[in-house]
Amino acid sequence: MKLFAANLQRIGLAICAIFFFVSSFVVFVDSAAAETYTIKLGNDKGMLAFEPSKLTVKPGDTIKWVNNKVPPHNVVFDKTQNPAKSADLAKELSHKQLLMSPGQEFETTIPADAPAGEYTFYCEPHRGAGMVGKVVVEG
Ligand SMILES: [Cu+2]
Repeated sequence: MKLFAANLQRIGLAICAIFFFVSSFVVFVDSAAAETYTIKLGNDKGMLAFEPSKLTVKPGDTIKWVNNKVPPHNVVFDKTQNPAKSADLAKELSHKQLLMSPGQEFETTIPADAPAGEYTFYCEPHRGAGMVGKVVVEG
């Protein structure tokens, strides 16, 4: 009987360990499923560029755009340069309103049903100067 109780305790501990292992894994997967990435508008050296200018994300991830040097900037997704060639999707992702002062920010969440592929975006005032970037959505 004593042996039985000891075994039961051991099994109980094992179940607890498995539970903690599995639950920590679930939390990990959950946080990995929705990341937030930051893209600066205007790099730290004062160049007219997005920093980084290329980013790989998954559907459900969020991009936090932070106004940095040499404003004003905005973010416009090219309606012809996304996998679905969708003007609606481009508009949904875009933030046409200009950010005038450093430190202003906004967020864009990649829709869960966004098709995989490359999305090109640019800053309207500085597109001609090469302020263009790319988001790659993984399938
Ligand atoms: Cu700009």
